Amino acid sequence: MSHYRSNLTDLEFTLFEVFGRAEAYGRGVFASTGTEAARDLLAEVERLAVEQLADAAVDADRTPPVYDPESRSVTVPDSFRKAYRAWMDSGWYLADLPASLGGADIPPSLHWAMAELVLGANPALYMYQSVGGFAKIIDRLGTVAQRPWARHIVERQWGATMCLTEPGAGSDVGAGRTKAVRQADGSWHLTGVKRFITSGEHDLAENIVHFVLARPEGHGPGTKGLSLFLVPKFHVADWATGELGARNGVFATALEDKMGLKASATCELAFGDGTTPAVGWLLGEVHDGIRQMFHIIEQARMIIGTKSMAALSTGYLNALEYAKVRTQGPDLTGIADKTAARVPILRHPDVRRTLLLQKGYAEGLRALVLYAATVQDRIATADAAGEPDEDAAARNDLLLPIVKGYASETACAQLGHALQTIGGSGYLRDFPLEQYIRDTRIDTLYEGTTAIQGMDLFFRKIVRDQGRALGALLAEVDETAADGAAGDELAAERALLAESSAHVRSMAAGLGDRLLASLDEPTAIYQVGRNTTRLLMAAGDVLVAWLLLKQATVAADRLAEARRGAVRTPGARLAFYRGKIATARFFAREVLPLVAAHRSIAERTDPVLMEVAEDSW
Ligand code: ST9
Repeated sequence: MSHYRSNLTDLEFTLFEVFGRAEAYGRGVFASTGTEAARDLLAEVERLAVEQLADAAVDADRTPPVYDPESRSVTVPDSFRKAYRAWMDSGWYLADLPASLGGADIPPSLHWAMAELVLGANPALYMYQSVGGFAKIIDRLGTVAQRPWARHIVERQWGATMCLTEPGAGSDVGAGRTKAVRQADGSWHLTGVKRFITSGEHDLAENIVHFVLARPEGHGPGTKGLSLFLVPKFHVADWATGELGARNGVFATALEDKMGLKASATCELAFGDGTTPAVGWLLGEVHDGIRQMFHIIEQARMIIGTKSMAALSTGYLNALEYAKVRTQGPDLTGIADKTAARVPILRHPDVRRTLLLQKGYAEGLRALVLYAATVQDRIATADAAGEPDEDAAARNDLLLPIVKGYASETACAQLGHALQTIGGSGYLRDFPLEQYIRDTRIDTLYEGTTAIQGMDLFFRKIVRDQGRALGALLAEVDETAADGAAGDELAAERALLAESSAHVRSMAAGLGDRLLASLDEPTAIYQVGRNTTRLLMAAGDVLVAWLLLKQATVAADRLAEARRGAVRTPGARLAFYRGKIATARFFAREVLPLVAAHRSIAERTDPVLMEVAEDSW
């Protein structure tokens, strides 16, 4: 049996019963994907993920890809290659592409639901296969002459990478020094070194297209001086067929020896080795690199949030399985009786506490990812009608740093609880938790650290937007909080939600005041900078509690229908609904009071932190 425990029941409940996707699918821009087709797709992808993708993730952790310095190539293990082939042959990697690129144009919400299943089973495989998104970018932003790149990426399954980071430019992408010089034929020669390049070199595809940020000669400093170039591993001899020509001058110079996610080939790449130039082509023939790259970054941040959530979900389900069968100690009520029967550890209150937290975060994060995805459904629908939905776009922008930053931080913390549930055995390789923890730890780091997400949330998504998107979202949270009818069994939780939503609003306003104060007293901005991650985490807790409460409200309605005899509901389904209510109640009572503490800490922030002299540390 593979390590991967999927949760299709919760995925479908969230998509269809909570977010009403049955009303969206099969209509308008999503006409080609009906609800039944969507359910079939998820079932099929789940089967593939469990049966054909998951084992290779473990195998490639034990026997990772190998770098050969002679040929400067990377070879992935056979088991991984087999899994990758199975996935690519299934054709699902194309599902979200437009028909013009051979795709099925499935709704974003279905795409992210499907992504969870692959990311949970084999996260590195998902990274390698993300080529369709890159093709979409060329299709959208490239010149007509560049469109064949997109076609070949899709049809010939070429790999693709995003190249931002350099040895001296990590979070600060604008410090990048890779240089681009224009050639007489319209191409560019790039020189420089890029680091930490995911899927930078491998033998899963005949060609790899690198999307590279470089600074054209004479261009200004910072991110705005960067342009985006397409740099293929192999030149293309015949654009009509995609037949490959000579090797281009981009070479892997190292394969990073990482803590986890070892199956993913993270490479250092050298552009131009002194003999072979690294020839690139300016995307869209416009110098707008950082804005273009952010289309990719936004997608990748959503991938990382989904990856973290998927890892936590399978981690929790593995821990739960163990807790049901592992017998240790008596029930606490019989603690004085040394002859009392030993019980499964699921009977112990503290084990239950951490397991229900894991369940709350895993299912709440799934709801958060899928909620952001339904906002993307709105964007796609509006775009197709030629009437862009600016409110939906602003909400998606607001949610992305929370999906990426909050999901990765909480998943890492909760996976620690999952390992703890399994006890000393969890520390062994016999259980997948130790690998989940290693594979997930990177999620708080790459694609913009949590600190970067916190700053993005506050400075760009709240201040720059003058708090509109945040205000509108919290107004919806408040509606749910005020929603309970008389005798509502979730009344106490709704009250907690309303209080916490007000705390987040206040925190954001308080940080805004300090930002204003920094116009007169520049160091006041430090008080903001040390609290943006706090705001991110507090907002995440409120959104998760909100979505869990929405789920619980649906579950309570279903249970009431069953009680009235309006529908016949199987026992397992009734138990599922009861679990939803218990989770929402527990999460609200256990986690939401901490939001008040976040607010209080933020309000009491003083300058001491920044005043500690270096020799006093
Ligand atoms: C990495 C790889 O870590 C990890 C692997 C991931 C998995 C790979 C899988 C591949 C999947 C790909 C799929 C592709 C699909 C695509 C298809 C979709 C159709 N939002 O604030 P300023 C822009 S890679 C949007 O002054 P600084 C904006 O244009 C390494 N745009 O920033 C802005 O101009 P303006 C990851 C944004 O101070 C301009 O940038 N590395 C946003 O110059 C300048 O903004 C990182 O993630 C945004 N949120 O630079 C870097 N923010 O203001 C982390 C900025 O006029 N560092 N722009 O609009 C940062 O993010 C920094 O904050 C910084 C700061 C670099 C942006």
